[in-house]
Amino acid sequence: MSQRSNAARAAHRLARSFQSILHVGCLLALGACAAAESAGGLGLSGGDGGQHDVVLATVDSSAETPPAGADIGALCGRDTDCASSFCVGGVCCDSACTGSCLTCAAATNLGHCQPAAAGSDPRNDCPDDGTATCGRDGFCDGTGTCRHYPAGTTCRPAACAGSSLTATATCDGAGACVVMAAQSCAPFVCAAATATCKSTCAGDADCVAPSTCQGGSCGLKSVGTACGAAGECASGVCAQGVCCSVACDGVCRSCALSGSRGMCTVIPTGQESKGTCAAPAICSAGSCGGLRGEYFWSQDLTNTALVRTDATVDFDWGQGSPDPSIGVDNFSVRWTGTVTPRFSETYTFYTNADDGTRLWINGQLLIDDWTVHAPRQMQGTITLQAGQPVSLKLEYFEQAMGAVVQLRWSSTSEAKAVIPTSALHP
Ligand SMILES: [Ca+2]
Ligand SMILES: [Ca+2]
Repeated sequence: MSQRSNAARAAHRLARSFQSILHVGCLLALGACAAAESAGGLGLSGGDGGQHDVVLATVDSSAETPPAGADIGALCGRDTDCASSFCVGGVCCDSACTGSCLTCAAATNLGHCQPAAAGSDPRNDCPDDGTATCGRDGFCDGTGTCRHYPAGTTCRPAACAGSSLTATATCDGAGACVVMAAQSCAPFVCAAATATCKSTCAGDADCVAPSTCQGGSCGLKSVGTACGAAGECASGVCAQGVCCSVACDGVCRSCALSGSRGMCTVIPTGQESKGTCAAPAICSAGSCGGLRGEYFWSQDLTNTALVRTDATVDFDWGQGSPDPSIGVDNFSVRWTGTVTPRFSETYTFYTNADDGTRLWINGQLLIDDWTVHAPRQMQGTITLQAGQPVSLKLEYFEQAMGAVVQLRWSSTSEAKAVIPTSALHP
């Protein structure tokens, strides 16, 4: 061994004899030890499993003064280790440092009581209340208080209630869950699976009644579209099964005529009234008209074959039949309704028939020709008042061969003609 190394060992022994060295097991986490080391003035040696021998302080015994407590920021095991008499969290502290979310062990300003860093909770002061509460999130906020869940945290997911959607509720950052008012998805439904309002539709089920799916979008039906109720129509009118531009409830008017669907249109003269007249009728210039015709498959007005409304009585069936349900011979017909003259005059009524007819006007039998014959004209007269409807009954039978029946009228002011639909009413 060299002279030089002997001298070094001797010097070392001498030094040890003059120093009181305090070794303590560093029970703190390695980070704290590192923090303590970085705070300066401390020596850290060795290291295994987080336990280290740390030289906390060296006191020169040559000063011959009793060991003073350690300085603020020094590691400690008990209060008496510290000059301040406050050993807090293993560090000599400048105060008792009680209270939530305070620490003396922060890397910066070690030994000075200060708020624990945001996102830490060195003393387990802060419970986690759960996101649904928007309360404490389990950590300190950096100001000495437990932190709330931050603003924007979802506290209640979006959800459908019928056709309404309640949007996602979020925390306000101050401990409250801010719940939004439910919003209607109408005319679309709320899709529960995704908790969103639908914005397109594949069928009526995707729409809130009375809206329906039209071309991928929910809405009310446009004019001219088939409908079942007024509420389905944007116009608010469903007439004759079609969304109509206006209310269309007068007689002999329809919104469902081909070529003018959706527009209230007068049913052309001669066409059936489509249910707009009180009784089955033929329309004539916007009014209900015609006569009720009851057809029998017998010559004596028995055995009803069919009932229909005829616009006028002006038939020449020849060798044929009024209807496929009736034979070409041996049938009869009774027409009933009213007739309304335009003038206050004596009217002449004419039947031209093959075979027989009987005609009553206002209950008076004007023509009684219930016999078999070739076509022939019969007539009778009655005085009528302008605009005053009177009852009309015409009976007719066909035995065989040709079949003709026509009902005409005339007066001083009314040219002889088949009684028009407009003057008749079933
Ligand atoms: Ca015949
Ligand atoms: Ca005949």
